[in-house]
Amino acid sequence: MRGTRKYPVNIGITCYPTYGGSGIVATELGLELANRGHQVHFITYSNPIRLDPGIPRIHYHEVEVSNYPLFQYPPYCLALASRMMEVAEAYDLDLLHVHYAIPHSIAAMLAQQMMAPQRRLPFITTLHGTDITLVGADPSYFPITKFSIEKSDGVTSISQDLKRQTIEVFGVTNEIRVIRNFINCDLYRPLADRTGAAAYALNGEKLLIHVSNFRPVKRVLDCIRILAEVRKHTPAHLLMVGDGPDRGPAEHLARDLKLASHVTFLGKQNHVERIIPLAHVLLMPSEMESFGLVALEAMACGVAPVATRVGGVPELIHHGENGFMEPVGDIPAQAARVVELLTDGGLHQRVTAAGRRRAKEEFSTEEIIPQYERYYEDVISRR
Ligand code: GMT
Repeated sequence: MRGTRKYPVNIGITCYPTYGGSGIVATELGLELANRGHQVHFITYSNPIRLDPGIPRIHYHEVEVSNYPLFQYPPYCLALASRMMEVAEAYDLDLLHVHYAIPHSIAAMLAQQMMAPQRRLPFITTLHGTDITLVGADPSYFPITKFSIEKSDGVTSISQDLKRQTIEVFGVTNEIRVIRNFINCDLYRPLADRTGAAAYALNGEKLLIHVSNFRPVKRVLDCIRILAEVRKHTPAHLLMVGDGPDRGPAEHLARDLKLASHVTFLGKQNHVERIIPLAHVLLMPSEMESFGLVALEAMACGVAPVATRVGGVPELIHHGENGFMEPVGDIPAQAARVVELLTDGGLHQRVTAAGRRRAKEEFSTEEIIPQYERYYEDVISRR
């Protein structure tokens, strides 16, 4: 009966299914929920990456957007809202959980309104970062982002810093629950030995790694410049994982600095948990990170993060203990940390052990997923 508590839940999850932190978090959340007995329905425009077929209790509903010639801009948000409503009706969804406010939150609100004559369909919006810091604060999206946050039945933020920014930028007054990103420490774990690194790093060079969507906010060119500095002191090879607008300029810079043979561009990879543990150090020189999921992935894998002190990163990395943070754009400072880690085995061992410990104690799926489950129960049971 509606209005009474019921578990497990039938949940509809919407996210950007391509490469990007929010899509990864949403997909892994869905997998973890299904593992715990919930029915999870992904409602997205393509099958989320990292989602292998045939997993029990995972369902996929594609959103098809008509390409009618009149539509210069196909109305994806409307197609999504219709699909959400159809799925909610057909599978008796208890809740929609959308990741990234724009436009998912508005689509959920429309689906909710279409369902209203039949029953209540609550929705939760999880804020990830650029939906607030970049896109949402763009004047053309500002009012609708604020509106969608205010209309959500529940709002979560992946860090305290993003919550603070959301309140500051949008002046919203509804509760924002901080539920931090999480990591499956059985999947993301250190390798007993790093011999696989030899496939990339010839002559026993140590590996640095960068993983991102190569957008300007990630400052991928800084990775190449850091490598150039590091190599003045110690041999190292850089693995660049991912793709996006700054890949071409990064390849160009590597050639200009005569580093092309010391950098490998791997492109988009589905199983980063197999690649990250090969490295000694992760570079995350971002201009902004609301959380910095890849730093958590690295910590779980026994790889030391050298990052920038921005956004929610200090909530994850304790400087000098389980990683390092330096100012944005300060190449010498970031490179110096990398050199320390590559040349001082004891320091590397201490930092990576502390990182793995922190990942397990504070950010493991066992720690975080129940927080989502409790929040779902809370939002579903509200009248
Ligand atoms: O910046 C990205 O990698 C993409 C973006 C997204 O929404 O897909 O990432 C944001 O969400 C991630 C998952 O919660 C966070 O780990 C990232 O820090 C955040 N990115 C930024 O704030 C720039």
